[in-house]
Amino acid sequence: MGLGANLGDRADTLARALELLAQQPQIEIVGVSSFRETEPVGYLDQPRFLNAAAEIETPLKPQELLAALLEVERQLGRTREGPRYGPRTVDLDLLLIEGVTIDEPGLSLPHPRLHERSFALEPLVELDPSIVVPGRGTVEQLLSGLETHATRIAP
Ligand code: PH2
Ligand code: MG
Ligand code: MG
Repeated sequence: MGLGANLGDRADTLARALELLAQQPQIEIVGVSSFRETEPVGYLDQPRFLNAAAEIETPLKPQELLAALLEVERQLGRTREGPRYGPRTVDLDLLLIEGVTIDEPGLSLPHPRLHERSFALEPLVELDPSIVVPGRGTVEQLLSGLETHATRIAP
C-alpha cells in the first residue's frame, strides 16, 4: 500500500491511517517505511506531499482490502472534489500484490503508474528492494531507471 497526504498535519494523518487499518481484525501491518517529503507529481501547483508505504498481510480479497482503504480515507476526511492528482488530506493506494495482476473497474494491479513514480517506489525499496512488480521487475530495478528521487525527511 502507498500512503500520501499534502493537506493538514500530514504525518499525523498517515499515522492515524495506519492505526485505523491495524485495528481491523483481518488486516495486519507487517512493515512501514519512513515518511518522505516529496515534490508533487502530475499537478504541480500544490503543497509537497508526505509519502510512505506499508506492507499488509490479510485474508481479504483485493476488492475488499481496497474498500477498507477507501473507508479509512473517508474516516480521515478525504473528499473527492478538486482536480485529478490535486491536493488531498489522505490517499491510500493499493500498489501491488505479489504475483497478482487485476484489471477490474476501480482496481488495477499493479497500480498503473507505480513503475514511473519515485514517491511510491522509494518507500517500497526501503521495505524490501526485491519486491517484484508483476510484469515489470523489482522495485529496485524500476527505481534505478528513474531520474528524479524523492527526498527523505523522517526516520
Ligand atoms: N499522488 C498523486 C498525484 N501526485 N505527488 C506526490 N509527490 N505524492 C503523491 O502521493 C501524489 C502525487 C495522486 O494520487
Ligand atoms: Mg494516489
Ligand atoms: Mg488513491
